Amino acid sequence: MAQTGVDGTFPAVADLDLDGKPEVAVISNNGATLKHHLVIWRYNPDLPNKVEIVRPGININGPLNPSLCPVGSAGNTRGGGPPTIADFNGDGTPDVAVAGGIGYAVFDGKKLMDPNVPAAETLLWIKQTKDCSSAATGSSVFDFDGDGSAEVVYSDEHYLRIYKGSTGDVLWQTCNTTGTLRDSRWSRTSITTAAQISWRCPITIRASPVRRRNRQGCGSMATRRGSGCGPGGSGINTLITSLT
Ligand SMILES: [Ca+2]
Ligand SMILES: [Ca+2]
Ligand SMILES: [Ca+2]
Repeated sequence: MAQTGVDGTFPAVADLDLDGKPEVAVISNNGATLKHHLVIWRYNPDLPNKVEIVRPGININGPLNPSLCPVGSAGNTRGGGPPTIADFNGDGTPDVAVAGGIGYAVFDGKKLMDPNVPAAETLLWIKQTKDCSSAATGSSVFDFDGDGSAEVVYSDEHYLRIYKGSTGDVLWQTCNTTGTLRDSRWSRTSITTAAQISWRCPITIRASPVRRRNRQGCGSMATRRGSGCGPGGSGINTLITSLT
């Protein structure tokens, strides 16, 4: 139906400009030319290969330097997991988020679709994270406080964090050592379903007693399942309390 001819690894679909026609946001991780980049394209039957390339490749690391990860590691040489799409800044249009090896980045969907906005200025915010091992993790989103702006739930090698969607401010975090491996992507359903039902313990995340350097990363080793929430626990209940 369409052929982009552009590198790509993980796709997501959304109507970024609200014109009733979908755009495709693609993360290219270790492509032939695009090693850690976001591509936006859409179907256009009037163009060659029926494709309009809206953004041919935006560096998802933004101003962060890949040297934050060791030479030769995944985080140093490539990066980008499955993109997550939600309205992070609450302006009514979808935005695109992605975790790489050295940072978690959110791009403003409205700016992505505006050809007058330079690539580097489409970044809504980016926060330094640590995932040198895989550089290809997913994340989850949910509007925990119901203000129309989605919060981000993301776990790197050291911490499980919740970021404020509009600014990237860390609303809550807990030590959660993992080998990442795209592991937070699977938890999306459990977050939303549980939160809608009870507002209690909506986050389920895997942890693993991995590398020594990870244990040093946040002070203690987590070998549990769960995020410390539930009756009598802290976790997400603390977040909800602080937001309301
Ligand atoms: Ca559209
Ligand atoms: Ca938005
Ligand atoms: Ca919110």
